Amino acid sequence: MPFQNSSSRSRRHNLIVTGIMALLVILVVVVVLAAVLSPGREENTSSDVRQWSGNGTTKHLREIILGRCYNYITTVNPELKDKDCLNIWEELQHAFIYKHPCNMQEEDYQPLKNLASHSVPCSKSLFWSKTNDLVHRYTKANRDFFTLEDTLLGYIADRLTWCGSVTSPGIDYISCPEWKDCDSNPVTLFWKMASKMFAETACGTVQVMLNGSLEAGAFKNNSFFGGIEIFHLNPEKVSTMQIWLMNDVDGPQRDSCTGHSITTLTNILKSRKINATCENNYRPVQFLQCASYPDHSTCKFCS
Ligand code: N1C
Repeated sequence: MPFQNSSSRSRRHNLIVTGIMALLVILVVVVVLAAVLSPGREENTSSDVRQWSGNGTTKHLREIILGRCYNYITTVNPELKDKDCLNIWEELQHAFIYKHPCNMQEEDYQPLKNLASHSVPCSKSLFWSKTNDLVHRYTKANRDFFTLEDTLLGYIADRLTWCGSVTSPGIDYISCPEWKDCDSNPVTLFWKMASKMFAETACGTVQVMLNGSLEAGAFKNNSFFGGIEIFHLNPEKVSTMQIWLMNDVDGPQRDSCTGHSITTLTNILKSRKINATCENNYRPVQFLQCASYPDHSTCKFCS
């Protein structure tokens, strides 16, 4: 019958159309799932690939910074109890998160600097270069002096690494740029900002602990101390720099107060109208070195 024929034809037609639609839906689902789950996709996000030569952002950075900040303002320097640690973390994070780590500006840290900086009492600032371990053993033993790491900004960031990434989660935990990758990296710019701040706020007589056992000389003009700090001391506030030239107890004595590199430093200071004095192996620090080498001939003070 013509009526029956046309109805069964249209049913068959509907069945074919539904089948094709179902196949299309399955195809789309399979393609989407493959794109989401394929391993190749993960490799293409920058935060999963090592892009830079240095270590990635320190794990638990937020918790470490917050813990150090609260420790500093409650037990290390309670005079700063009104500093806002949560805000300090937010401003540090805000400076670098979701930013390309070679494309930061020093000004990005300005809000952090405004929140966290504080002054150091006159004649208590202690600078250093290539004596990181010794100088901090000394300030732990002698609470009279402050290095940058004994101020809030230096304390919260000491030995940590951080950098951003333009893709989610905005922080690169795999690798971060070092100086050789690019000099405008988040950690270098942080120490630049903090070193300037530390030097600008110094007053009275300041000290620097240098390493006289280095082959290249104790004073390096491309170091943070030689390239930034001495040029940001304010001669109207700083009268004298005392240089403590320390040799490793068992190491060679390569440099001296009359050597070429210290002369370069004292000439720069003189040209900036800051007096300089120099002492080889400053006794109070040498006593501390000798605690690790009690039998060494250098340490037999009474012979
Ligand atoms: O380049 P440097 O020494 O001369 O820098 C030391 C100088 C000190 O007086 C500090 O005030 O600059 C300041 N400073 C730090 O406090 C600091 N803490 C950790 C500079 N750098 C600092 N670091 C890291 O050590 C930082 O990553 C940088 O690259 C090194 C510099 O140490 P250095 O060459 O011995």
